[in-house]
Amino acid sequence: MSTPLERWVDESARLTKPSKIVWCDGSKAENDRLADEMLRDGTYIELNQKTRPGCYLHRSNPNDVARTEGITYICTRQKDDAGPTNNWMSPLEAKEKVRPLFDGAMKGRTMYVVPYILGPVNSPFSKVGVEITDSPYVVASMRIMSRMGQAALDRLGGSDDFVPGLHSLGDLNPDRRFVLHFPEEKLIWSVGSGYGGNALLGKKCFALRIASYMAREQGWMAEHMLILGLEDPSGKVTYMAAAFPSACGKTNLAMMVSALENSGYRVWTVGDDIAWMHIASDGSLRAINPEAGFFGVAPGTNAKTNPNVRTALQHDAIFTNVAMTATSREPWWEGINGLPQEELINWKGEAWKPGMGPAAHPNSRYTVSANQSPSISAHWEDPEGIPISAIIFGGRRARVAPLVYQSRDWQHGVFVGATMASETTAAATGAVGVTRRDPMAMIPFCGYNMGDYFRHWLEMGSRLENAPKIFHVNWFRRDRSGKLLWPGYGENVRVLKWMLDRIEERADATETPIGDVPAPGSLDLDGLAIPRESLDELLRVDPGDWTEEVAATGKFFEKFGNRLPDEIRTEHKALADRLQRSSVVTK
Ligand code: OXD
Ligand code: MN
Repeated sequence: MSTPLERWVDESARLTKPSKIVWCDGSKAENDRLADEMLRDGTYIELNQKTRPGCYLHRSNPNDVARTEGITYICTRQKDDAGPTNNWMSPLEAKEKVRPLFDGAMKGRTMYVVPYILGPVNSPFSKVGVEITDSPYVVASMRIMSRMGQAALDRLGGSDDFVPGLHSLGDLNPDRRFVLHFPEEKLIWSVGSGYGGNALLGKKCFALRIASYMAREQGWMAEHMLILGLEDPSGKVTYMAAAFPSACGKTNLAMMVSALENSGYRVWTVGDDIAWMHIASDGSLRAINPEAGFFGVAPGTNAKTNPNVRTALQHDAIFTNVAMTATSREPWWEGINGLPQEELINWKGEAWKPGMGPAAHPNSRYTVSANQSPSISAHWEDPEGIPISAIIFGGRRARVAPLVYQSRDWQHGVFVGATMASETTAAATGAVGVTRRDPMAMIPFCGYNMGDYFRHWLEMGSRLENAPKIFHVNWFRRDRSGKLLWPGYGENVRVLKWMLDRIEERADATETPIGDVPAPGSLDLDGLAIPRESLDELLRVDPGDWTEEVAATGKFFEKFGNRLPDEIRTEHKALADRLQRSSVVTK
């Protein structure tokens, strides 16, 4: 008797017609074998094995370097269930359109069966997925990003409780590229792309799009959030989860070396991109990181912005679309540490000269195991997860949003998350630097109607006995000349410390129409030379800007029609009223 997994593998092989099928066990020997094959056929380029053992460079097709939201679909039976922020096709139409692209797609290629666990191996909250792919780069990446191989097969046994994901590189033609999600049957199809967010199906496709749908059905949350622990001088660790849109510094924040380390404040990493959160029996919210590695943006990463990842990247890492120094074969990217001492080969494999544009692609990436970071928390694999005391929303905004503010309560916090906006980055194809609405940083990742998603957040709050406090941050506010006002990176710990002090009821706040900002003197600025005017500007809530913001969010909410919860409308109206009254009172 064959198992459900074997039957699906057979069916997929009949469709894609590979010359060989390999079941992956996740072992080092298997990974070494794949690396040798990829070095031979040029999928991998060897980096300096003396200074960086086990590190390789992969150059993707230049037309395939970022997530492609335009061809990413949520295929529910009813269009309204996908909602106004997702592309939609009916499951029938989607399969009819895309099945021919899989037909014979693996001819002459190897089909890899990649079983994986999202979450710690022994956690009751973890889930099994199986990806079928014809890309050995995907296999090697999945081995870093998830608990891949035998452990997943052992957990699955003969059960049908897994999310199948069928992936083929196809012919890498953007016109024949599709990333399809069938949340009602918990199935993923991806064809025509080898880029991480489109092709590592455990990441955005399962851990966010399919998982967010499951989470609503089952009463938990799958969020685009980092998880960190802030240790105080007594050694107590308080955990926080933070949602920022792609390429807005989640990895750097989660792995931060604190500027207040000498005063006893330290940051520990639990996860850098995705959080699965459940209500525990004591009514608290507990989170696990479904991933096992980091798929981080390389440009801008250096000894100041993320010293921990520099250490992590010394061995066993995959670099994608970075540049390489020609003689010493070291990975290189803009913002790494000034200009290199030697010739560079750019991300396309060409000899690079200044004036040719960036040597590394702006969305070039590193893939590395989380446990290679010196900042990894001792509790990052706790099966029950860690308790979350704060939820942080944030975006990249040159104006409008202050450095930090605290929501009035959970319902207002959900509204703050629902009104998030950020300037777009290179993590997805399309224009960069355009402000777009991105509620909870989930616009590209919510597997269902976001009106229902806001309702789910509200319902979760009503079930939480000890709900986390909700904050909003903006590290990216600029002065009139366009200069960033806040130094960011390790200094961001000062804002986290203020949050901790608010949770512990030690810090004062000034009430504003949008929420509570730090009262004068409550933000620890010891040892940081920041002009008084910069601080005032960073915390300023401009009634004119916010009145425009209220109009923009009102327009955005109209899209959801009657799927928008009344509570969100109530909060929207209350903010408009407070702005009109606009008096500032110190608590
Ligand atoms: C990512 C993204 O890669 O959000 O994490 O695009
Ligand atoms: Mn992300």
